Amino acid sequence: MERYWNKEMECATLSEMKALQSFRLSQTVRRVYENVPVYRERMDAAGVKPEDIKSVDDLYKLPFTVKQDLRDTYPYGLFAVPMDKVVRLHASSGTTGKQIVVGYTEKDLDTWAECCARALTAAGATKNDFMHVSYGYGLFTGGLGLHGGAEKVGMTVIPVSTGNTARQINILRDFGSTYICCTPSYALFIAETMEEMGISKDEIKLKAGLFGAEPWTEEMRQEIEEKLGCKAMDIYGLTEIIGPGVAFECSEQSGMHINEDNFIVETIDPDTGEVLPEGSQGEIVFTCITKEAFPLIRYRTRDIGILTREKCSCGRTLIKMKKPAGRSDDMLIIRGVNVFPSQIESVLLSLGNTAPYYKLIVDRVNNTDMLEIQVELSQEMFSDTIKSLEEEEKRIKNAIDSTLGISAKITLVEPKSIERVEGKAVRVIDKRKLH
Ligand code: DLL
Repeated sequence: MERYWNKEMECATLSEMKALQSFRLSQTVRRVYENVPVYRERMDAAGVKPEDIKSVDDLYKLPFTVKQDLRDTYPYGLFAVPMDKVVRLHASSGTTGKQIVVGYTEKDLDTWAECCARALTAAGATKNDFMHVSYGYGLFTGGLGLHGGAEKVGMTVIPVSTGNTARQINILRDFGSTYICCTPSYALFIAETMEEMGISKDEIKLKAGLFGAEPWTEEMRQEIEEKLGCKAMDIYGLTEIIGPGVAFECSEQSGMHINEDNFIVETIDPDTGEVLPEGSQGEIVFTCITKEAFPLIRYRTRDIGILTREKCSCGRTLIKMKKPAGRSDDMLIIRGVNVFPSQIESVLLSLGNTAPYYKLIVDRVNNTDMLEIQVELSQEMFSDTIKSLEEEEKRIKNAIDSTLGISAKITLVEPKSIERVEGKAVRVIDKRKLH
């Protein structure tokens, strides 16, 4: 039987949700207009007054916010409350550029914990469960975010953070953890280390894991579920909006419900900024309507996704987002063909003979883009003859070519030669940017 943390919000009718969003939006817009000079200037320049924003249908009138705005106002320029109301800061460095800082009031921390509590409850967790938190604690939002949610549910929280994988596994087994959260790549690394330690999945009691903070494929989900013997649930979020818990998966495991009583979502054409109809792939844009300290308005995430209001068997009416394939800035353009690293992952894992570890190396040679896919052999394949390895390379090459329409050089590498990570995996080396 499906359980909810907050049935009233998670199962509200569309008209109830719209009314609530409209009310909260108009209040938030008034508040940022009064308290944040950047928003006031932008709205004045666009000729929009707070009283013009009466409902969600007026959202399009508001200017977008982008990551550069957070950098330009670093550190506290977009905060909408005085600092004595701010009880926590988090930050994200990202891979490029200056770090950004976000703040939370006490109420914001409670909103965040509620969002994560909904995700945990949707994954079946109750106060009788043990939660092993392997996301990093600190300025990264993963650790403390899910920690707060798990405490709200009343779970027994084990705040392990990252590092020392062998010790993590002993804790998992000895403390009887029934839930875990970490990046999907770290989940695989835990599974691999368990194998090396001779600990089988039957010796641990995991029922489910909440994996997110990076894109991952259905094939990766199957690997994790099989190797750790637990359900692998997706959870999405970003520092700028609140952290983990912006969206979460339910038992249907087919897309993530967005906590839209807190975050209004839109998809836009990333080139023109035009709002797209439901069901079209586009850039995901969020507006925070309950946050006090750091309410971003129409924030462009650069994540590419698809929204749907199709009925979900779990009973939740919250809008769903299809698993994001990646960020628009992670998308590779190889000889004019657009590919997300996750599409390559999907092809590699569906073929079977390789381990779920790969690296993509892109370069430009004689003005032509070249893609090399380094992929780890599974232990069994490694002992095979050169001939069968050559055949395997050819098989992968053909599959990538026919599925994605790009020609790539395939390099099979030894088991365990691609670095393992505790946080987000770095899978692409784009040498074109270095020339
Ligand atoms: O990664 C927050 C988080 C922590 C989410 C733990 C889930 C679990 P940032 O470091 O700011 O915050 O990175 C946010 O990561 O814009 C997406 O591109 C990507 N991302 C996060 N979750 C998912 C997911 C955290 N489930 C950026 N699937 C986002 C795909 C994801 N991409």
